Amino acid sequence: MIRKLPQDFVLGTTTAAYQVEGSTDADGRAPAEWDCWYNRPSSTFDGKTASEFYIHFKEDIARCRQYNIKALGISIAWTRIIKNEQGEVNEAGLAFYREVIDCCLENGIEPYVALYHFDSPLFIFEEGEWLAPNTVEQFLHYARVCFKHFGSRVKHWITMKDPVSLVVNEYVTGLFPPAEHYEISKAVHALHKLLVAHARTVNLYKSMNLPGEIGIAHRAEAVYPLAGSWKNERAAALDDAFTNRFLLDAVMAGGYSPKTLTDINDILARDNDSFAPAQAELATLREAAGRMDFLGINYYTSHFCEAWSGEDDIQHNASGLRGSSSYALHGVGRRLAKEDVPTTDWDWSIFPHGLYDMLLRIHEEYPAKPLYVTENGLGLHEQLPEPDANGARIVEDDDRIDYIRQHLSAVLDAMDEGVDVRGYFVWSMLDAMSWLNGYDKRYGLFFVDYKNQQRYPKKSAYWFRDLAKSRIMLTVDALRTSVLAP
Ligand code: BGP
Repeated sequence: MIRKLPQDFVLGTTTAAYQVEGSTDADGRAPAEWDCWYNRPSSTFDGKTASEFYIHFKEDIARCRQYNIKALGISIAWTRIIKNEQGEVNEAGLAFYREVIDCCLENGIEPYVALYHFDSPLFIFEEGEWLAPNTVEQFLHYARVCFKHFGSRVKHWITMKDPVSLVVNEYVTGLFPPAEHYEISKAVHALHKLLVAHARTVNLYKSMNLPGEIGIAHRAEAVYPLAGSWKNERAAALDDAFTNRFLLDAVMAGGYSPKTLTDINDILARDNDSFAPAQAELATLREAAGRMDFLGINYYTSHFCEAWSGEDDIQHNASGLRGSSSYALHGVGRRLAKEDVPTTDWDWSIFPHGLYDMLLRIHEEYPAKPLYVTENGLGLHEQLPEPDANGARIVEDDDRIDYIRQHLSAVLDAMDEGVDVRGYFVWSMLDAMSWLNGYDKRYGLFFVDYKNQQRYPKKSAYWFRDLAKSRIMLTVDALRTSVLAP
């Protein structure tokens, strides 16, 4: 079916500081935990140069304008703004982001600015990061500096991106520093602190009377039981409690529901631990939930679960070799591939129906708020082709175009059901460093040749440019029924 996107529906692309900037030693930037992590002898890549956005941001932003990209997600690196635990401010870091933000505005591009996208300063990390008593205060200091300097020009703030993924990878999968395995209890406590930091940041922003909006971006992953038994349903409910409900309850409803608390405590029982938030923290969550302006959804994949009483077993597919991953947590559940659902080379299910379900569910279960899809995209192995007859080198990423089309169709379907979705951002504007997979998993609309940092528009960049102009899209009708969840 041919459909028209509303004229005021935001179509943008997005990035994250550590994944694109490089220049990790420039202009007084403080070290990040990731600098050390990627310096390990076993690491095969690092973020020292990344996509050199720090150097090339002016051309990159100008290119966005040429391709009708009117909104750009960026994140500010805490490490460039705050020098040390005393909270000293780095003027050169402020100057850099001032230039980036101004450059967006001069090009008619609305910046959507995240304060935190996984990249803690080393001095924060060494103290225990989100498990340490002072981190929330340190984050607020950093946020206040950003609001003060950029608050009159930035109209869309995101406190943090994907806090659930952060703590899961830090304490459960062991794939992010400090690389701890199966410590679900630490993940829950750290996530709660992140959510308190988010809430206090929202409250701080609102107290400063600035002329913009603020929200958070949650990596939403729909969780379905594999057919068959109430045990599988229970496994999916437990997985979902931590993957989605814990965060959504806190930021949207302003507190954890009794059901979420029961499920989380059932999970923690396996570690002989429990979770009970302090009353003062709940009051903070409540206040912020009422004041938060929008919720961002980062969507890539969904999960199909069965009950699991075997050993914990998580294996990561870092190389893009299909079928090499596993995810099983004793007493919680095991995620399995579902036969009729396609996957990426990195074993992520491609399931636009999950995005539709998440949008509907948030709309139905939580107080009304505008939603944005703040990230969605497809990682692929890609190579720069030889020049064609016209000398152009265009990566033919039809799979990415299909992926975006399918997910945007799901968004439009949700909007038809009354869900208030205001925009959609492709991850990513240009090829970027993938935290776990380095530079071989490409997501960009623009290809980066890492040998010389040249950029080349992919076929998807042209497609997106035309879509942003015409707003007309051939949607995928079979979407909601083709690969139905059980
Ligand atoms: C999101 C992160 C992004 C990005 C994306 C793709 O959750 O916010 O930073 O990396 O996932 O993930 P990956 O690079 O692991 O494929």
